[in-house]
Amino acid sequence: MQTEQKNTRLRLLNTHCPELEISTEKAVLESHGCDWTRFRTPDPTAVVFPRSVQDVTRLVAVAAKHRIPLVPSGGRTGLSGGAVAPAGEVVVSFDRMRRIIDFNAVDRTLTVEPGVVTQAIQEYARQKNLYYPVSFASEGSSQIGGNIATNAGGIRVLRYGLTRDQVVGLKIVDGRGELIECNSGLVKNASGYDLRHLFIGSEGTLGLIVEATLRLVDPPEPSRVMLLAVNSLEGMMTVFRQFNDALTLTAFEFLSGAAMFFVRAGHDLPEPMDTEAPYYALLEFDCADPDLEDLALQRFEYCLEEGFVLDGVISQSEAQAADLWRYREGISEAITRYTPYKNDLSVRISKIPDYLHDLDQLAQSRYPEYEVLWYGHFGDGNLHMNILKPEDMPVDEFEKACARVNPDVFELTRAHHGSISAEHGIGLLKQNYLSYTRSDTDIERMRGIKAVFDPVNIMNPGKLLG
Ligand code: 2HG
Ligand code: ZN
Repeated sequence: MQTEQKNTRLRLLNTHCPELEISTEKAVLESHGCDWTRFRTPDPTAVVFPRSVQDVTRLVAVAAKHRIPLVPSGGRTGLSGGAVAPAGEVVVSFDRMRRIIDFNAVDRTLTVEPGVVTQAIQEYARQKNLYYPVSFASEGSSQIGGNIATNAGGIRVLRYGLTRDQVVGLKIVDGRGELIECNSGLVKNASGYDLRHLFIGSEGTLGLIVEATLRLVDPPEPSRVMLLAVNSLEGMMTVFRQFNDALTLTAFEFLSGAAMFFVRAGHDLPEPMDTEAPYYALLEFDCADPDLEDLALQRFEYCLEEGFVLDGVISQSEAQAADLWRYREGISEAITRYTPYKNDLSVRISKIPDYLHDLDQLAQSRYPEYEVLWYGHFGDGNLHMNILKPEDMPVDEFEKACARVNPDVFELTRAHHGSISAEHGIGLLKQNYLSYTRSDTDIERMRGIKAVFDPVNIMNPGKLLG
């Protein structure tokens, strides 16, 4: 973007928001102008750091009046470019809004500012002998505002649901600079459209989240983790049924043999067991009494005898459970060095084997020269497809080559009644494909909703709806 236009934006901010912390330092622009996506170059005008709701409302009013595009920025761990500022936008960082505002022991709710890190919420809940159940690999740096804006999922969705299911109150500053209060922490509220759910998963395109009230739940039971070597995807489905029918699962994840190879290489992890397999299941279940462990072992024996499972290990301590989780949670980080091209897909759980078979065949025929890894949240129908970039290939060329196959991947997803994004969002990278699994009328309705809350299109423009 032209320096002159950036200077005008900066001048306006300095004049009308004199108290706002504004940075134009190169390192800050680079770090805060992008997320974990590796396929876009950041070019923001400035990064601003509001400290209060009042700072945000003033900023948005100025931005709306002068048509200054804003990009909300949390922990920047997103993988679809939702927090990238490629075109002179002003990045709104919530790094200075990290207060825990209120804990209510009767209501079992926690009210927080948007910049509170997910892990800090989990830890706070634990101190109160309660539990915030949304969990994923990047929870140590992701912020709750971003989690809500993207409706973050993670590893315990099959038991506790998504971020959406934990939010009982929201305060938003919409694109007109107005403060909107949604639901006020109520459990029941049958008084019309629940606007809260429009903002959850809206990827910052309707407004900025300035406060959230989260429900906390009972602390989890003691649990066990099993890592199983599985013979096939059909075998994986049988294993899932066997364990899900008998036990209370808190997670059921999977990874392909290739994903196992790369996570072990990336983190220098030992072989988890003697047998190698095309797939591995990582499952976690409530295990408060020894009978439940016996039950799990019976199901394991059955799957072993029938040939679905080839080998397996079970944790006997929390430390062992954490070690087993590394084989699944460490994958994304381990493959970052290969600039992976990612697709985050979902289908109904019962359709995973058929869908993945078709997808795998497609990948083998259309990406024969690339390493394709599969892993994800089998228990909620979410697959992560990662294509690794050959070392000597330029990033642009690789992105284009991968994207050429997207129409076929998404056509297949549509045929299986799935979604082109399960939990990573549409952001900047997937917007051209939205129509594969959302109808044209849906997209039109979404544009209509955006126009209500953000009539001059300053809220994360160019994301989600393009
Ligand atoms: C995970 O489940 C994250 O590990 C990242 O959602 C997925 O790397 C990915 O594609
Ligand atoms: Zn995931």
